[in-house]
Amino acid sequence: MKTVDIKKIRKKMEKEQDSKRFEHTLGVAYTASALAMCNQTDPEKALIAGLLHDCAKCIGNDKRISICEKHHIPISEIERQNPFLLHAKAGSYIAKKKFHIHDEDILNAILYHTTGRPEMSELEKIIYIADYIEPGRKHAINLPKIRKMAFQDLDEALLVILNDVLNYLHSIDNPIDPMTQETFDYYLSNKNNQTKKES
Ligand code: DGI
Ligand code: FE
Ligand code: FE
Repeated sequence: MKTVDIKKIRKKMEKEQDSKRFEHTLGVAYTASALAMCNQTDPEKALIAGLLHDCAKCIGNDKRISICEKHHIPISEIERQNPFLLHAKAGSYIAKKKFHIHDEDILNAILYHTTGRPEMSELEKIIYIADYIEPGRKHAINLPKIRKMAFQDLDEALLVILNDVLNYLHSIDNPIDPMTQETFDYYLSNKNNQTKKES
C-alpha cells in the first residue's frame, strides 16, 4: 500500500465534521484498529477506513445524490427515498478521489459500512462492527454483549448486530435496504451450515 498520510486525513475530517461526528469517527477508527489487531488484519488500514467511513456524512442529501449521479454511481429505489444511505457510496467515491485511497479493501469497507454485504472481507466486517460498538455509541440494545463478542468472533457479532438493526428498523417502520436483509440471510445460513457440519 502506498503511504497514506493518516495525520492529514484526521485533520481534514476534524475540519469537515461537527465535533460529535468527529468523536464518533475517532471511536470507529481506534475500535476498528483494535479489532484488526485481534484478527491478524492490518491495523493501519482499519484506522484509515475508520477515519474515512463517514466522510460523506456531513455533506447533505442533495450533494450525495449529485455526486452519485455525476459519477454514474447507481442509485437504488430505496437509496433515492432514503438518501442518507448514499453516504456510504458517496463516501467511498470521495475517499478515492479526494483522499487518494486506492486500496480496494478500504474503499469497499467504506462502501458497505451501512448495509454490509454477503461475503465481507475481514476489514469490511471490522468497520461494520466498529461503527456499531465504538465507545461513543450508547443506545443500541445488547451493546455490552456485542462488544465482548466482537473481540471473540466477528461473524457472531455481525449476526447479532444485523438482527438487532433489522428488528429496530421494523419497529420504527423504516424501509429495509435489500442489501441489509441479504447480508443477514447470508450470515445466518453460514452459521446454520457450520452448526450442521459440526454435528
Ligand atoms: O453513519 P452512522 O450513523 O455512523 O452509521 P451507519 O452508516 O451504519 O448508519 C446507521 C443507520 O443506518 C441506522 O440508523 C440504521 C440505518 N440502516 C442500516 N441499514 C438500513 C438502515 N436504514 C434503512 N432505512 N434501511 C436499511 O436497510
Ligand atoms: Fe455511516
Ligand atoms: Fe459511522
